[in-house]
Amino acid sequence: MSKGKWWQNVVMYQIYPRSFQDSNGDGIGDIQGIISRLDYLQELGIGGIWLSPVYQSPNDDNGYDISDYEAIMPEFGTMADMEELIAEAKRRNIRIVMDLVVNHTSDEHKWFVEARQSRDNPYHDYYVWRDGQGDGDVPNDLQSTFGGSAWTYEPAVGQYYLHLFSKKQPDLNWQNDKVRHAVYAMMNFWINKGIGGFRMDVIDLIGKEPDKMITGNGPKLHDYLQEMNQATFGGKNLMTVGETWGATPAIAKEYSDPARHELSMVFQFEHVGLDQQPDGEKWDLKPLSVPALKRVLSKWQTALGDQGWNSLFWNNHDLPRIVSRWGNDGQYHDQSAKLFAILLHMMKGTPYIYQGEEIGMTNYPVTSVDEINDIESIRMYHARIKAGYSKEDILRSINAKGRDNARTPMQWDATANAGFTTGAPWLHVNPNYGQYNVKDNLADPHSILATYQRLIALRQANDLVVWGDYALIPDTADNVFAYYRTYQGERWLIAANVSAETNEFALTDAVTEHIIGNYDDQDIQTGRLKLRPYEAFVVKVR
Ligand code: TEU
Ligand code: CA
Repeated sequence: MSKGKWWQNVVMYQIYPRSFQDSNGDGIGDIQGIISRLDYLQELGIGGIWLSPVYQSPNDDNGYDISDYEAIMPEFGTMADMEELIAEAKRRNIRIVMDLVVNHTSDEHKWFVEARQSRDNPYHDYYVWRDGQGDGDVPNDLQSTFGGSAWTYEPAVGQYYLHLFSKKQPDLNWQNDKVRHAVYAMMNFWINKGIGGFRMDVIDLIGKEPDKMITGNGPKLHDYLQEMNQATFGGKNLMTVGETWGATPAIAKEYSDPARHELSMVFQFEHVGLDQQPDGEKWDLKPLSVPALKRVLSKWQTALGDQGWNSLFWNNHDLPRIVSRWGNDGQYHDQSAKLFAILLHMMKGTPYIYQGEEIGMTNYPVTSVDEINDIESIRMYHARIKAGYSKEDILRSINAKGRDNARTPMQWDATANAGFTTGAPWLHVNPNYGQYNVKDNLADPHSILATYQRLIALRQANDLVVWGDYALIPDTADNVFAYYRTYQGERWLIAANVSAETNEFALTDAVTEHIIGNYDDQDIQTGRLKLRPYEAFVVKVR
């Protein structure tokens, strides 16, 4: 690690605890399960774990509805388990980045239990309350991300409270300094336990001005983040990554320009929206255009330059599996999984691997609404049935985009339930675990996992991968995504055929070394190349 911050030099790994590893046979992943897999993660080479929420929660939204920020969900373990995880990870040079969900709490959080008692309760102003308009009508048209109005009436106070997600996730009132300082105290509680930083859930919503219908990117957002930085993680060598669906490159620079003392980086979602209809929701499907993907990712690579920092990801617990989404989970499964790994991990920024991505885990198609666990999909299903959509149509959308796709249990080996649990798993295990699992990947030097391992090692050993300039190679075939990374006189060329068809690529530079590829017999030379389905490679050139 020659220069920069630790989080600029590592690859991060996201764990969705419920689905990672069960240690006691209750069918639910837990903290001891994670500890038992730390050696595996060390072998993979990651430098940090983003841990999805492990706090006490009634699980209306699988832990993103927190009822006590300073207690661990009993299903997941105890605070002692959590401390052990932090310490055991540290011994392996892995830092634990906690999920910070402070746009909202659970309605079962003690603050909200108090707040909903009466208007003069000391906690009342911790949340966002408004009068209805006239008789029995909501304050305004703000909608919940999970469908329906964002306002719910509370008879005890005679007012509506705001919830941009489910009605069991009331929004905190960030305009109240008591709220802000209570959040900062809680963050310091965790910082004092030795964590590596925070991933901040929908952080771009905290500056909302509901009366003006402003939710994302409100006027005070950056003031709050600067205040938070000062009051908590600033100057402590921690990493912070904001989840910001509404960020443009200019906004991302505001968050991540070190001179502004806000966050390390943000998750930017522009590429994630490329396969949906322009005016629709994510459920309104459209095929991916590879030229659009090239344009968007290249824009982010160059726009953040030296004044900010990119996160790099295809997957998380809210998104479908990349190999099923934009790759090919049939004939070219392994090639396409490796292609997406190579394409992303050779870019500039901090890469994130979502559990199971490193073995090419796929979407899991459901045939009925009864098989769905996720609140978002279930609510959309019923809303669209009401709106007159056909069942088939809705299930097609859910199978393409639903969040459960990413949440099926981790596939460790070919034994019952993929080695995830000895009991009954909380969510169906993908039946392809005999074919795609960690054990087989570890035993095969040509596996997808081996590709991830090698990509991480390349980043560790080469400053070019971390710091090199990025330049798209223009005028290639539509489905060929090719770029250069250049650093201190050295240049690497990355090329990827994002397609099940053969495509030509004109390699004009002199090749001096083959670095990595996804076909075993690659012999890359200067000239007109025929790239095979999903073929990708990295070469050093002159
Ligand atoms: O996600 C933010 C969010 O807006 C998602 O609901 C997103 O729109 C959707 O999943 C993709 O279609 C964060 C968390 O990552 C998510 O799991 C939570 O449900 C949500 O916040 C509320 O905390
Ligand atoms: Ca368990």
